[in-house]
Amino acid sequence: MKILVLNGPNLNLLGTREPEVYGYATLSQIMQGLIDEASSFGCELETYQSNHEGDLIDQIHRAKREKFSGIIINPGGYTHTSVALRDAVSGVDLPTVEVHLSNIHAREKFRHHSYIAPVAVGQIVGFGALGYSLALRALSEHLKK
Ligand code: CA2
Repeated sequence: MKILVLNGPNLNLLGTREPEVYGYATLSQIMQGLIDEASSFGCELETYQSNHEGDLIDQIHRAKREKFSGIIINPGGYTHTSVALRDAVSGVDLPTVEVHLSNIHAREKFRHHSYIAPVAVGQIVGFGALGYSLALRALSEHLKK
């Protein structure tokens, strides 16, 4: 079972600034930990980060074409703006779990709304890097059903 883990804009800056909001781990540390963990779920992970909306959409299309079983996505700021990303997630019809390091519902009002949430299996927020692990577990259980 193959799962695509997508990270959106500015998440490449993790571990370098705003550690009080996003933690001290870098994105590559978080992704490597997740890849290691995935084998215990019988999952193969591919990870991808982009600061460009169209790139993320292309990856979602690729996940469908290459028969991935599901997607874990932290869409970053595109969460709150991108109808196009939502259309891609809903268009490929692959089970998708949305992750946010911070609790977007406890932050500024403009972060409370997610275009992705209504087309995702579920949303995990506020647990920092652990959220990706929780998403992996949730998605693998969902796929077993
Ligand atoms: O909490 C999350 O995971 C977010 O998706 C992070 C996005 C933000 O726009 C969302 O509302 C919530 C921002 C990612 C920016 O990451 C940075 C990391 C270090 C330094 C600066 C930005």
